[in-house]
Amino acid sequence: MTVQLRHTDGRPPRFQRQPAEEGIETMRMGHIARKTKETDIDLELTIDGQGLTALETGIPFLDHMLTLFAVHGFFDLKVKALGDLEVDAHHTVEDIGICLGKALTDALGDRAGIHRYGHAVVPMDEACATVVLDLSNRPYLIYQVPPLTPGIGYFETELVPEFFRAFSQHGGVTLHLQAHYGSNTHHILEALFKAWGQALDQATSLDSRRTTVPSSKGLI
Ligand SMILES: [Mn+2]
Repeated sequence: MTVQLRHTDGRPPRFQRQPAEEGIETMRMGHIARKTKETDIDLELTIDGQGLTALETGIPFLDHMLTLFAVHGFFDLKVKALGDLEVDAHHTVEDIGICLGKALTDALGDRAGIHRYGHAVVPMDEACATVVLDLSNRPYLIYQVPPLTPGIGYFETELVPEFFRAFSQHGGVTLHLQAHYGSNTHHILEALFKAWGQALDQATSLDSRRTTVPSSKGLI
């Protein structure tokens, strides 16, 4: 992709990545290009990132949420999506979830050495959300969120569980999302996406004590 990663305030990255040297582990990264009759998506996820983003999903509110995810999880994320927004945002949002899940799966490889579990509780003014996840290779979604305002920007809030289901399915993630309370839909979703970023950062981070797959079965 030609787009350049930037901090949210437009600053360039703090450091430039060096090309991988022999004997040094490469940055964990997944790149997915997926084209259907409904969407054309190019997505790049770097797990060991700086929270840099280059997002062009065509849905400003989704760009906002993905920025929160990347910044608070220290992921670098590039997304360029051309979707059938003339229909609605459904295909684009769901397919970005698919690509993000696939990119995570790619980036994690055999999942050796990771913490595997992550959780975060994040407040945003009057709202509060918890995300608990397990990089188990067992997709499962629990989504417990109070009723939200149906539309926010050009984004239908009923797409939030669709997005996370697709991510969970293709990322092999047991994903439990809970919004405990909150009156403002924007705040509730901000808390949720930030908590998701933090929990995933924790789960994907490497545990120096662990050299193998984090499972008593020897495989996840
Ligand atoms: Mn906001």
